[in-house]
Amino acid sequence: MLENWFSLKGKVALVTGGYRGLGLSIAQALASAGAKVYINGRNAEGVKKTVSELREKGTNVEEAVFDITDEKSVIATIRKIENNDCSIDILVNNAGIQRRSPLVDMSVEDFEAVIQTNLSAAFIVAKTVVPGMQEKKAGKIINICSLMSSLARKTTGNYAAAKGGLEMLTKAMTAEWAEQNIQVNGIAPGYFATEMTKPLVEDKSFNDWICGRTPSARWGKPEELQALAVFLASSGSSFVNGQVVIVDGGLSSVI
Ligand code: GCO
Repeated sequence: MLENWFSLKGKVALVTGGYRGLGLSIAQALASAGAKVYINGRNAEGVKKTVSELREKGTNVEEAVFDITDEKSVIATIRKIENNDCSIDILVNNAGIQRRSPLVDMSVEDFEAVIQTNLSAAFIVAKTVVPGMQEKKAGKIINICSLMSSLARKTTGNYAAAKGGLEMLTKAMTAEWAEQNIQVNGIAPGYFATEMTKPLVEDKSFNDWICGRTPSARWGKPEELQALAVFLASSGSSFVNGQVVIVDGGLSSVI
């Protein structure tokens, strides 16, 4: 009984930015629960390398190289997956970039690039994938929000604005798609040690601050998001909708 709730056997998933970092960890989790996972990235070489490494371990993955901010490229790739395979059952909007700078020094280009990749792209990909879910009257969308969907810090104004918007977009998607048995939820990671946060981990004063400020007194590990991702992608969460689950070692709960 229990394993049935969390089984993703026969499901097809798409993880944007799934070839590294938290996206790769989530992609591996969905595959280990039985899904066939399309690994997206704009970087063809990076996607190819990750897919071949995963396949060597027997993981059921495919490449999905496209620019999530380019609607034409999104539509072309998703339609190709639907024609060659089947419509997407599980969408993880994970891809995200950081361009840290004090707002007053931040270029409009850097502001808009983060909004485009971290927020607008989630809309573009979901809008393209959802008709297939509506046809099947079933679907799962997991938006990778952030602790910064609700808390800000200096130099990440573009990122916080995008992730705050993604939290509300999660609720807006729920409002429109829940009645068609499509569950839309978010995962809001706190501070996890990944490529994107490497400069922060290596900055002794920042690292000391995080370990002091976080009740768990450490950075999160990408694998610590895996069980929640499988839960939100599975029938075990069939009545969970519009929720954003913060995974931050307690940071946002304790001052
Ligand atoms: C930063 C970090 C954060 C983390 C994470 C926190 O510059 O403070 O990059 O944004 O990546 O998103 O929730």
